[in-house]
Amino acid sequence: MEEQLEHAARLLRGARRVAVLTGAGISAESGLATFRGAGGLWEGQRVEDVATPRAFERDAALVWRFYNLRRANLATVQPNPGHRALVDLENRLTGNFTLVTQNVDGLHQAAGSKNVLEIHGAIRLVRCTGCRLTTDRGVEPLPDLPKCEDCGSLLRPDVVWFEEMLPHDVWRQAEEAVGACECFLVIGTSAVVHPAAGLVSWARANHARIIEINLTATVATSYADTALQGPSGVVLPDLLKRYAEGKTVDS
Ligand code: BV8
Ligand code: ZN
Repeated sequence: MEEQLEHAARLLRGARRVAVLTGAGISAESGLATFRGAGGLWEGQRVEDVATPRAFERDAALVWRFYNLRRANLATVQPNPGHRALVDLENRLTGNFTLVTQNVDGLHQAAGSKNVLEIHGAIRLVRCTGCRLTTDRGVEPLPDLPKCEDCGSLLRPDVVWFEEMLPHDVWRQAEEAVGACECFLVIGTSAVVHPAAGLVSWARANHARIIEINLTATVATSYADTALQGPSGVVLPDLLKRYAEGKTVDS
């Protein structure tokens, strides 16, 4: 692992522009469940079956129970050293750092990350199914069927469900940043959900050097110049330390 960490630190130091893709794994050490870990089931349902427009039409109260449970969990968790290491990296790369996240938990911003692209939306935001008014409700508990104060229609979580399009502008910015970077970090994602997972091959096609941080090998591993196997809350701070030490030597 020592050699891979040094290799990764060198790749990172060699980059002027850095982009990052994170998934549920970076929040695991904050205590939030991942989607496909431990069977990835919720009340015996697959997230792909609950996080869809059809599920919401079929049983909005069940979908809201799923999201209210996750909102309640969020109220009790903090960012972990992995989130904080990415804040440190962003501060060292003023202006040349983009963090693309599939997570809807807001923990990157809570840690202090600035340039965050939430390509799957955010669980703290709710959107009216009638007038589309979008409000930030934090993690306060909401009723099983919350209604819009303006028009009385049913509210929904402002997240991207399966079979829904990603927010166009945010996705375009993500593609641009990943296509322009010299080093791309892929952290805590199984890289099975598209189009997010497609950012890995897109980075490769644009000759970025790729560093993966994960507990296990994933679909992304074959694209990586180096894969650091371990918990991101431990590996990222270690990588940042080596990056910073080398920076003084190299520069
Ligand atoms: C789209 C928001 C165009 C909600 C999420 C058939 C019909 C229609 C579409 C499809 C289809 N077949 C495929 C598709 C495309 C589909 C898709 O990719 N499906 C997958 C399941 C195959 N994608 C879509 O539908 C997307 N839209 O394609 O629109 C379109 C339109 C109409 C018709 C066709 C196409 C929308 C995708 C967005 C879905 N919304 N989230 C919510 O969060 O509630 S996705 C959800 O999965 C989360 O965002 C999550 O982040 C994301 C990916 O999961 P991961 O983050 O990777 O988490 P996972 O648990 O999988 O992995 C965790 C990893 O961390 C593991 O590798 C583990 O080893 C590692 N780990 C664990 N602990 C640690 C760690 N690593 C480091 N340290 C640790 N401590
Ligand atoms: Zn409304």
